[in-house]
Amino acid sequence: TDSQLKELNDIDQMVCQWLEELMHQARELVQSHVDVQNKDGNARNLVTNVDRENECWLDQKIRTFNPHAKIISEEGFGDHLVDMDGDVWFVDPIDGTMNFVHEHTDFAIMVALYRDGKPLLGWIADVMGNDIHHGGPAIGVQINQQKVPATPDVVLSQSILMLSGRCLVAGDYGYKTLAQKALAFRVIGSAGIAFSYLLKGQVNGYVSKLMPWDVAAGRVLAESLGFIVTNLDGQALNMLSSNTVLVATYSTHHEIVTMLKG
Ligand code: 2AM
Ligand code: CA
Ligand code: CA
Ligand code: CA
Repeated sequence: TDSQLKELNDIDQMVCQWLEELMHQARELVQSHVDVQNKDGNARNLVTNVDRENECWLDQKIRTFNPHAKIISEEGFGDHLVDMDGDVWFVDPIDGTMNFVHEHTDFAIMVALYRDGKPLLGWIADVMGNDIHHGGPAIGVQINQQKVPATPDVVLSQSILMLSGRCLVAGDYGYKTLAQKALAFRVIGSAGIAFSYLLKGQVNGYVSKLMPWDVAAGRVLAESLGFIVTNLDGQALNMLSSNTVLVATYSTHHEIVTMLKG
């Protein structure tokens, strides 16, 4: 209905404004001193003060707007959820922290809203690109003010795939074959930026082991454009746990699921 569309458009605009503010701040901070720490004693798993400050700020904004909402966020300011009932927000305050710290580009800030388990709205802010990818199944997908068209269908041999470097190097089942059968593959180091390539039609598939906040926004936006998003078995994602995520055009998705079953 009109009032439901108005609600979604209003929330979309509100979160876009939050992200404009955080993108502006993050662009200043990326060139300054950032406090970097390791997580779980893992030298490759980084967190910074900017991750924590962004998450604290976003979670507070969400709680002020919607006191009954539940929040799933990476750095500990969110809630511990046992189900997807009601309004559930996902926050990844810096996606691609390694890129943020060392490359100073190709990192994102991501937010998503699900209602009773259904994807409603997603936001991926490509900070250095100054682009906000936003929208959902009811209101369509935009990059800033520009409407994004549905994805054309592409077969695996004509697909460029985004792959996870970690999964590829670990030799996880199927990844090497996937890389060989695709037209080409790329590794970018940020789930959010990988999804932004999909939304812009620059790549046709993405396979990676991801946490809920890595995939929540990208899933809303990619599904809205006709991409199929499941785990590698072709089953629905569990948004309360990690998943091995397969995002691809209809034909490429079908080929990959069939190939990995065989
Ligand atoms: P992050 O930067 O928010 O942690 C490449 O590392 C991509 O995978 C990034 O989007 C990163 O998100 C995500 N990722 C998920 N699990 C990870 C892990 N255990 N270590 C590093 N990156 C992880
Ligand atoms: Ca992290
Ligand atoms: Ca992430
Ligand atoms: Ca993160």
